[in-house]
Amino acid sequence: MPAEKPLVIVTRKLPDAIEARMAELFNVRLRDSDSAMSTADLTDALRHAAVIVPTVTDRIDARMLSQAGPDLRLIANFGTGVDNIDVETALRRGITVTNTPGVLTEDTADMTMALILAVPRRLAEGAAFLRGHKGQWPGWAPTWMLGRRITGKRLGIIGMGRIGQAVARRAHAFGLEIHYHNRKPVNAVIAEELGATYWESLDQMLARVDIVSVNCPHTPATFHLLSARRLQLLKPHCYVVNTARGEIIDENALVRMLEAGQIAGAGLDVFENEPAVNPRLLNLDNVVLLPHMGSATIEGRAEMGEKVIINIKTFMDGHRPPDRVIPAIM
Ligand code: 8YV
Repeated sequence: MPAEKPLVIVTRKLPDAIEARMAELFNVRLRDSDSAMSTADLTDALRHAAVIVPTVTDRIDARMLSQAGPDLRLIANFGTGVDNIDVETALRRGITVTNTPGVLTEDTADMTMALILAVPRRLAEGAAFLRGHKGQWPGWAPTWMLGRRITGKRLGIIGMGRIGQAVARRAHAFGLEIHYHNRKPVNAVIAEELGATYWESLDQMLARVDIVSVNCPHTPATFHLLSARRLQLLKPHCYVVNTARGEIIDENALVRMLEAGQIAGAGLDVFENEPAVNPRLLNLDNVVLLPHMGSATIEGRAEMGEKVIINIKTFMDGHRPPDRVIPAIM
């Protein structure tokens, strides 16, 4: 009798083609319902799987990992951000962690650019007005629905990795002046192409820009990077866009400033306590709120799934998977 293949457990419903391919290749347990696993189900999965495929909605912390079974060898995250996983503890326990970088860069940058355009130009407000008034409006007026010009404004990008650079390329084409804060400056040729100014001091950059875009990963070092103190450095006409992780901004402080008109508006695709959305945000006109859709394209999800499959297959064949997460690059 052939030996039983290692068990792969997938925590969420994935695209049909990805699930079908996984079923061909692996001894896989797929998810029937399209909801996040309960803590009890996730604990059970960790206890029995050799490979687990989690997503952003599964918190695999040290306590969960302490209950993992002896077979668990690989956490193949369906997503690039790995802040849902205690990677250091996993590695210490001899469990490899992989993610899906690269394939969602352009989609996430598109959504970021969409918010950079939508908030100052009041796109959601205008659309909501027509829908709310069933298409009836008094007609064009010279001083109605005026937003802010995009061209010529200063964009401050926090985190100039793949996504930050893809945002910068788009924003540069829209005539925005590119400023960025990163652990180190980007390659000189790229900086030259984008006309990008490096700010070693985040505080100094924040005080000078008109739009801030958050594009760094969420790590212990970036939790509340945009703290109440730093948000106070922004100019009152500044907009904040976040397609990275809600935890990077002190959301309560942001809400207070939006309510008080101390900043002009915000475009948020991510929230500090997802899936909860601060109800005070929902009462504001000067925000565009999206339910974590940055990478939500049919093509992107398929490519994320393909990456997960390659990572698992390579690992099972006894090789190093291509997208291993190592602490130095977190
Ligand atoms: C994904 C993301 O949809 O990959 C990421 O880091 O933020 C999202 O775009 C989600 O995380 C999938 O797990």
